[in-house]
Amino acid sequence: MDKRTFLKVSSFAGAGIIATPLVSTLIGCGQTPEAEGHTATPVPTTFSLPELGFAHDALEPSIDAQTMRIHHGKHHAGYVRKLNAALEGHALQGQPLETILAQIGNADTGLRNNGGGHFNHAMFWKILTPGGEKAPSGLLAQRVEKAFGNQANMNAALTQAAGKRFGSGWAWLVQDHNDPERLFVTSTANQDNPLMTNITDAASQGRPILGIDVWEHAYYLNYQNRRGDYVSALLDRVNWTAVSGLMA
Ligand code: MN3
Repeated sequence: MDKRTFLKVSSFAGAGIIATPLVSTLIGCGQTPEAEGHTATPVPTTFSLPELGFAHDALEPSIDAQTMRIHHGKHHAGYVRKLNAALEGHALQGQPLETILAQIGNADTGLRNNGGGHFNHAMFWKILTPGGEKAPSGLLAQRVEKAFGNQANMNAALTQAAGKRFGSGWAWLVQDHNDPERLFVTSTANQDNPLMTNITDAASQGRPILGIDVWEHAYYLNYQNRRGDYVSALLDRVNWTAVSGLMA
């Protein structure tokens, strides 16, 4: 982070707004960088679709190529396009995505659905990897053990949260804002996420470090109604190094 960005983020933090710059930095939320010399006023920000980082068929057989193609190229692209449209002339235009998410109100449907949709999917691609990694390591492994006893218990908690989410939504592994040592599992409806402090209940708020998309568009072509099988297959493809990198 350069000095200017740091100062900008610091000022948000000082205003009592939850700023988690590391998240958007790591997942490449696609903000157009500020031009040199334009530091006094926020410049209009346009978000763009991040690269998938691997081929559409790279996650097969866990996730089929057609699902990935539609999910990334149509669904995620649509959230980005509608987010940019919703920000046109909006008071939050030009702000970092974390700030936008933290300030969205319940009735701000365009930003809520599409800001969430953009963030959630940008994270989703980042925490998946074709080979998969067997287990978390280092500090993440320690925190998983402290919170859940072991990885199997954490996976079970994520699977349960994904299964119990009625309709469309996400299951999350979250780091507590106030106690970084504490990880927990929660779920949110639609494209809401734990960064939306005006929308999600207090118990679900925190720093998301792993998200599982349980919208039918994420799995229906291959799994139909078998959401549990999809979640199980997905958990074998997690990039735990990336998850670890998203921790504060
Ligand atoms: Mn999706």
